Amino acid sequence: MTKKESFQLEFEQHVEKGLSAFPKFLSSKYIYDDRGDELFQQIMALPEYYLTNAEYNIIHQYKSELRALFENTKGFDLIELGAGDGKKTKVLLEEFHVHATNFTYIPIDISQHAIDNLSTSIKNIYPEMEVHGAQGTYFKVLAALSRFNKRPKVIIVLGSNIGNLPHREAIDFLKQIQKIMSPEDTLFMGFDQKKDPYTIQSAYADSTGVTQEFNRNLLHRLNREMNADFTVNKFEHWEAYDPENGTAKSYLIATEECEVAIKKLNLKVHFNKWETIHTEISQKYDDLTVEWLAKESGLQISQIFEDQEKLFKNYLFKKK
Ligand code: AVI
Repeated sequence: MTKKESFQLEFEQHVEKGLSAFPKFLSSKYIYDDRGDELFQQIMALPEYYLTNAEYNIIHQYKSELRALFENTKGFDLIELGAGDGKKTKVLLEEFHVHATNFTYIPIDISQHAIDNLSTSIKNIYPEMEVHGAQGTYFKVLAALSRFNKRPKVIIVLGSNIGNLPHREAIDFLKQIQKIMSPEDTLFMGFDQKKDPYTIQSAYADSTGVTQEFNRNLLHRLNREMNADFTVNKFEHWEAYDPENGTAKSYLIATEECEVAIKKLNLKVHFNKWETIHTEISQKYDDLTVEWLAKESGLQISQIFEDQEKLFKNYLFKKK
């Protein structure tokens, strides 16, 4: 089975399970086709979506400190999981380029489109830079990464991507990273922080409706790829941030009772009026929670970087 076929099969099984369950669910990882990538780019440019700028500011402010931490006599492999458009990483690449740092950049993303665009844009700016992009889901690609063991690895996961995983899955993910790390390797990861609930709520329920379109792309995708007949604008985006556990949850809510056919799966799905599909979690953290995640995964925090507005943090981890 090709990579594409196995992804498709997994996607179809997920849709069948998620839309037959009560309450219904679909995973946000399926939002990201070409249209989903484009909508996420628009989200990152929204004034309400503070995460991107906050993390950009951290990297910009601490770029020389980070270079000093990553640099060593053997050089290093810079492996980025979920590289996207690489906007923030490019600040580091520029810093490394200016200081003739010895490293290879290995961006990994679920979207081939993102990897192609990123590799081309880096080649245009830095023709000499060694870049080896790879497409795949985190879990599949991580297994392949264990062969990068000739020199120290710096693994970076930006954008609070870990927040899209419930704690148990986040621990599994961290454990898998921990497994392929040797003592001289470093993990540099972004975690969006708990803060004024209004700030978080508006980041995921923006006034222009881009986040609604992003969420609805799941249904458009089912219409396109599985011959479904969702009347997409009958499903409203809803965001609920719970300040007690730091979890922001996204839903699509049926505003009318309806019956949807997903022809490719031979599946009919009934929605009552106001019935929900839970589509995404965006977890918010504090130091204690990140310390707990690290401990459960055999990692330890070695340094913490915070932006000036105290919205976001990047943590450096070592293997325990
Ligand atoms: C990719 N991920 C970290 C984003 C987040 O903040 O959870 C996805 C997103 N969903 C709605 N807006 C942004």
